[in-house]
Amino acid sequence: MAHGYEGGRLDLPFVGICTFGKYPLQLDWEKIDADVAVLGAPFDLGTQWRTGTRTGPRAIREASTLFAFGHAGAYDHEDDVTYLAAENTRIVDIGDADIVHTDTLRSHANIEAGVRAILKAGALPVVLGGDHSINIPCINAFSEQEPIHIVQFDAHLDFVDERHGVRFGHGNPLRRAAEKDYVTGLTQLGIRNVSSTAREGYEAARAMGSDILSVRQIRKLGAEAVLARIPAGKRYYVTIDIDGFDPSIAPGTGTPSHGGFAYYEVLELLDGLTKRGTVVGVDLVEVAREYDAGGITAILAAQVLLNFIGRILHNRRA
Ligand SMILES: [Mn+2]
Repeated sequence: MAHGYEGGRLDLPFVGICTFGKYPLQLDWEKIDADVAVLGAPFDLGTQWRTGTRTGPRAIREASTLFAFGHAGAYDHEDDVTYLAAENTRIVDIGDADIVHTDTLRSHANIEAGVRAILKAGALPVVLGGDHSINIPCINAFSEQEPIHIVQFDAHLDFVDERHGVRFGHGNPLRRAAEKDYVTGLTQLGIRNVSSTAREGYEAARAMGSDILSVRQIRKLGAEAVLARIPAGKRYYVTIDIDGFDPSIAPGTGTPSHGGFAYYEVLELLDGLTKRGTVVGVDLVEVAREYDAGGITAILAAQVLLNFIGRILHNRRA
């Protein structure tokens, strides 16, 4: 996307090595020099049903090349803005955190190291899951930062304290986040249907500072009213579980849940967040290529992330 073609290579989306958005690769984590750094976290040992999200980062990277046509940025005629214009878009792909089979804590530690390296470089971390447990090391990496408010898009509350001693699975991340003294609150959007969390979990979440809204409640309220419930002027960490979207547009995931968001419902909330405060971290999790007929889930993930990143950078400058 950042590559001009005047007199040089055309480099169509299917040509070349596929980094995220075909942005430069920087595998030396001491040398990150960018506004946004994308890290893959292909870990899927935290699932309680279907595995497969270890393929998520590769699937999303490949899908993201669709948006790398070589012209300067992504013009949005509704906003009359060219997002991701080459002259003010500095994005690098820093590859994947190392994953150690059967070892959740070591794999999570490697993910945390990647996010810490990105924060140390002063860049925005954008992490590609992996199952939702990878949010735990991402949030751990913010321990030396100013406080954050977490905004989650998900079908499931992911607020289980522990189950058979397991505290770092994909049903636990928002509970682990709420325990941090630097996490000031949670907004949990899209929660519905067969849940990852029992009634006590919902009560505990609310008691720990969470605002929980289902897709149906959000449709009744509208985007403006939902945004108004999120504390203004804060530093937002946004965690997007692809199963927050409806399975009709996002089938490629381990635990699909019908009755989910449409694309623009989420994009309007993400856009609103970039104007309401500062987005300081992003992860997008639970994309699994095995169940992704036509690759539409990976394309949705890439489209959400590139449009979100474009708006973050644009509204930071505005
Ligand atoms: Mn989740």
